[in-house]
Parts: sequence; structure tokens; C-alpha cells
Amino acid sequence: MRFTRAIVRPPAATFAAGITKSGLGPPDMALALEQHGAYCRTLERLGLSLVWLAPDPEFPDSTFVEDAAIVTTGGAILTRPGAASRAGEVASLGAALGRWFPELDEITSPGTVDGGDVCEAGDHFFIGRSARTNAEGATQLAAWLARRGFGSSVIDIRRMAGLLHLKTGLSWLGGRRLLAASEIAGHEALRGWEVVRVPDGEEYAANCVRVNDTLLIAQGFLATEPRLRGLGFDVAPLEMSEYRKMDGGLSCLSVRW
Ligand code: CIR
Repeated sequence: MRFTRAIVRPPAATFAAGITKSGLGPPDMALALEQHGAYCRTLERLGLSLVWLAPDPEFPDSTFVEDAAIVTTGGAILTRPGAASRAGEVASLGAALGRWFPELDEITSPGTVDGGDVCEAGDHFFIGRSARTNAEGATQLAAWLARRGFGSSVIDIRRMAGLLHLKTGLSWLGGRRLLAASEIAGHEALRGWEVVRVPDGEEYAANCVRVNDTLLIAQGFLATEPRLRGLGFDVAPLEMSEYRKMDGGLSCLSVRW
């Protein structure tokens, strides 16, 4: 779909208290804000109108807005994040999305889904079964998608080391083409898709976002970037170092539609 809007939320002062297993040390707050600003300016340059949510210190991970809501061409659904500390993030996404999606659905208990586990690929969605998205959540989401004419398949990432969410290792590039970290690239759910592999050692670059005709990618991945340019993409590299420290990728910083 062509995007015209995105929800974003700058990190709050409590950002460093969020969940992380990266072992990369605490984020530098000033740098995080600077990187967030560059990310938002890039979305605006690509023609998107931004819907800004205020930073919320009660929820250190709330800058990762993507995890709390899923927006499709067939409507939007609020998730039920798998980490208890993130459950309260959904309300503000609901308030913001309600203006555009009056019939907002939601994942209900005992289902849990993190938006980071949901990879849209046109009329098909890949759903990650992860430590955050449980079987019940995946089933609820698949049924919701099916009612809107979308297909889906589940990829269990629980044994794939280093992947917090499905989209940590998988992105849609448009058409039938996906970008994948090698752990996911051979998965049977991807059969019939053209899978572009992220070079080993650059797994973090597997999380990218196609915004209309441009691919937003993490900066500094010197083998991945030319590979994507070689496919004909206009590429916009963005420095993500402070979000990476908190296990976040490019896609998590916005909800796009
Ligand atoms: C978390 O562990 O929930 C956050 N620190 C990072 C969430 C990143 N979200 C994403 O990849 N969609």
C-alpha cells in the first residue's frame, strides 16, 4: 500500500529502563532523540503526515509504537503485547487510531500479539510465534485477517536465537520479494517467495521498511546496502544505534498506513 500517514512517539526520559537483552549498554538519550528526529523527518520527506504521540515515561518501551497496533488496508486492530510492562501502551494507540479507524478491533485475552511479529506482504501476512506472540494471539489475528480477505502463515521463531520479533529478521520489499536473515530465509512458509538474504553478520539490517518507493534501512551495514541498491531500490539509511541497544529496529518506530 502507499502510505500517507504514520504514528510516531519520541522516547521518554525513562527509555533506558525498557526491556533489552542486547548487552550493548544504556542508550544515550540525546542521541536517541536525534535519531528519532531524523527518522521522522525522513518519513515526512517521503510524503507522510505524522501523528505525534507524547512521550510517556510510564512506558519506557512506548517509542516502539508498532508493537501495539496493526494497520492494514482492511482496517486496524489493537494488539495485546506479550510483555506485561507494555500492556498499557495500547490505549494511546487506540485513541490516536480511532480517528481514522472508528471500527477498531483488538486482540483479546488470553491471546497476545506484538506488532513486531506481524509482517505484511501485500495480501499475505507472516505472523511470528514468539516469546511475545502466543498461539491464541496468532490464531485470533489470522482469523481477523481472513475475514478481510488476507492470507496468513505462522513462523515459529522461538528457537531462532537473536530474534525478538519476526520482523527482527524478515521484511517485505514489495511484490513477492522479502528480505530475510539467514535463520528465517529457508523457512517453508517462504517457499514460492523471492528471498533476498541479509549477509551474515548484518542480521540487524533485516529489519527495514519500504515506504512507498524508498527503503528505510539501518545505517552502517556495508554489505546489505549495496545489495538492496543493486535491486533498484532508492535507499534511505538511518542511524539506529540507540534503538538497537533497546532491541528495537527501524520498523518499530512507526505505525504506517
Ligand atoms: C521490547 O523488548 O519490547 C522493546 N525493548 C523493543 C521492541 C522492539 N519492537 C519491535 O521490534 N517491533
